[in-house]
Amino acid sequence: MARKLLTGQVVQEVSEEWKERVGKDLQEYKQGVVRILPEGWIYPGVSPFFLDKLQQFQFRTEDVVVMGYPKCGSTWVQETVWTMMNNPDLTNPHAEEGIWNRSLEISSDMLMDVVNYDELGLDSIIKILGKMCPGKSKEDGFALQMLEVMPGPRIMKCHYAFELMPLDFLDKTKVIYVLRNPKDTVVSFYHYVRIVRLYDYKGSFEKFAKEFINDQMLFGPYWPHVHQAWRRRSHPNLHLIFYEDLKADFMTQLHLLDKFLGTNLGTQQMQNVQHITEFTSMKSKGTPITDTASFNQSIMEKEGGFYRKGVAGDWKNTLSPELNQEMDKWIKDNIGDIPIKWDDEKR
Ligand code: PPS
Repeated sequence: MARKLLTGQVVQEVSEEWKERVGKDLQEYKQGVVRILPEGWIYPGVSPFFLDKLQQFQFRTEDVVVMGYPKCGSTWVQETVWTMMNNPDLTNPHAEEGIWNRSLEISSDMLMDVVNYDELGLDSIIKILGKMCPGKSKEDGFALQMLEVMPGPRIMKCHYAFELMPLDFLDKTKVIYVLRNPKDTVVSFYHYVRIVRLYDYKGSFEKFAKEFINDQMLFGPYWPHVHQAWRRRSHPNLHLIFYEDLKADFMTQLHLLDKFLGTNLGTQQMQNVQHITEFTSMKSKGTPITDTASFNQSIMEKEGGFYRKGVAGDWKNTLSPELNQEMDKWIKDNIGDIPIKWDDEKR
C-alpha cells in the first residue's frame, strides 16, 4: 500500500515486473525495493524510514555536504574538501584513515538492509558506531547517528537528490554538487555494483545501461537528480563542479572551492591538497572502507577496484556504437538548459 514521506512524496512498492526484470540481478533487500514518486527514485524498501529521519536531522551552518549522482566523482571532492579543511599542512594524524570513516555518506544507511548483511563483514563500521554512539543499534542506521555526535565542521556525502533533503537544508549548509558525463557515470556505476557486495549486480553492462537510461536502475532516475541541483545553481550556498573540469584543470577548480569554502589556503597548502587528492595518491591508500569481505575481490583483481581508472571519456572503451547513439539521443532529449556537450573528455 502507498504511504507518504514527511516531505510529501509517495512511496510505492516496485512492480512484480520490475522485480523479475531488474531486481533479480541485484541484492535482495529485507524490505524489498520501493519507488518514490513523483520522480520515481528507486531505493531499498528501508529508505522511507531513513528519509523521514533525515527530515529531523540537524544540519549545522559550518557543515559541508558533497552531493551528486553515484559515481560522479564525489569521493574525490570529499577528500579534497576534507584535506582543505582539516589537513592543508599535512599534519592531521587522522588523514591515513579511510575517507568514508572521516566523512560519512548520509544515503549509505539504506543500503545496509540486505538479506545477507552478516556475510558482508562490515565490521569496521559496526566498531566505529559502537565507539561513537554507545548503546545505539545498527538497525537505526550508521551515518546519521554517527553524524549527530561528530564534532564540526562535518563534511558529508549524499547521493539523495535535493528534493528529498530537508526544506531549509541549502539555506543552512554549504553544498557542493558534482556532475559527470552520464556515459562515464554509467560505466563506473556498472563496475561499482559488481565489486560491492551490497549490490552484487549480476547482469550484463548492456542491460544495466539500458535500465539506467530508462530510469529503472537503483538510485535512478538520473536527470531529475541533476536538474534539481541545476535549478538551484544561483543559491549562494551551492557550488557546482564538473568532474571533467577537475580533470582538465584541478588548480583552477581548487581556487574556486577555496573561495566558496572560505578556507583561504596559501600556495604550498594548495599544492599539498592537489598532491593528496591525485588519483594515484588516493588509489594507493586502498578502498575507502577497509572491510575486504564487502568487496568482490576476484572482479577487483581483474577489472580494478573502487579507484578504477579515474579518467574522463573512458566510456569510449565500453559503449557499443548503438548504445552510444541511444545515450546521445537520451542526453539531447533530457539535458534541458544545462549548457554542456559531454561529447568528448571535456564538457
Ligand atoms: S560513489 O561510490 O558513488 O561515491 O563514487 P564517486 O566517488 O562519486 O565516483 C567514483 C569515480 O570517481 C573516480 N575517482 C577519481 N577520479 C580522479 N581522481 C581522483 N582522485 C578520483 N577519486 C575517485 C573513481 O575512480 C570512479 O570513477 P571510475 O571511472 O570508475 O574510475
